[in-house]
Amino acid sequence: MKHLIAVALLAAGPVFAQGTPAPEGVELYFVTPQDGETVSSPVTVRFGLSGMGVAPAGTEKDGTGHHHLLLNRAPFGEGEFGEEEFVLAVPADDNHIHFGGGQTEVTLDLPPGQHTMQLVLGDHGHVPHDPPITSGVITVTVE
Ligand SMILES: [Cu+2]
Repeated sequence: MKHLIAVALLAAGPVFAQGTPAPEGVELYFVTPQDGETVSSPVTVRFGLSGMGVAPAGTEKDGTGHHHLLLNRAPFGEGEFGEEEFVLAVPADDNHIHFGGGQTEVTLDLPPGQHTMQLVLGDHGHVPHDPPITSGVITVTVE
């Protein structure tokens, strides 16, 4: 079903929803942990954002958004649908965690091993901005 919706959206061309415009020079990054770091669980992940503000989901205000953590999945834009995969909204599941309350950190219980993380900012409707605001992908090892 997901497939069909995405195909229909792509076929519709300019009709499909566009993310809220984002200003230039925005930076989204991990304050902790750092890429390549070895940590122990639970892991406190802190989100850094400059050039835009954080607002809860549902709040339609220019220059704001809320955080999403992509956990252990393909980098944003490199999945099956490229940058079109979140045109309806970032999904909510174990690999896509929303911080719709405007949270800027989370403490995660993670099993031992390597984990990848990436942040994607979403607008009031959980859709990435235009252009998308994303962090780099970090890999951490949980011992
Ligand atoms: Cu969201």
